[in-house]
Amino acid sequence: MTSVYVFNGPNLNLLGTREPEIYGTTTLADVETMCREECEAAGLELVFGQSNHEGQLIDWIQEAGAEVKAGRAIGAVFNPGAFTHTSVALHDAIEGVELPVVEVHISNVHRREPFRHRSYVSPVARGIVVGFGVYGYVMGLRGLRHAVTAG
Ligand code: CA2
Repeated sequence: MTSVYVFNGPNLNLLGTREPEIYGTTTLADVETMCREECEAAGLELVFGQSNHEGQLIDWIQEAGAEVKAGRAIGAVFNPGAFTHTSVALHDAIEGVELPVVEVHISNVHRREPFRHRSYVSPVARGIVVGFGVYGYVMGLRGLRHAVTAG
């Protein structure tokens, strides 16, 4: 079965436990369930992960890139958390392995502090979903499928 990845960056393990006015009350486990249902309906195998460590996220991106190259996966939905705004290394990893990525942010980062307006990931993303809450993950999965199948 073809795989699809959903990767989450730092502090997203806290989703649903704090700052509900910004991030809502849904937990990351709930997000995984939503993504799993979406993937089951689409006939895709979901690989879901969260890490607080930049190097771990880079390793996962490289592994995902290799799986896409081998024809065993379609790409990744990626919420890089605060690394979005700091990480040249994530930018280089995505570009380096040509991984099709849909960048997802739960909040509308452009309505927030200026330091959240810059993304190092967006220039190497296939598409971006911002500000639709956790539903953005489902949108990201649908967008990724559409982008890789329709070109
Ligand atoms: O809106 C998003 O999805 C973000 O990627 C979330 C990051 C933030 O640094 C980005 O600017 C936008 C923060 C993730 C931390 O999530 C928490 C959730 C609940 C409580 C505390 C942190």
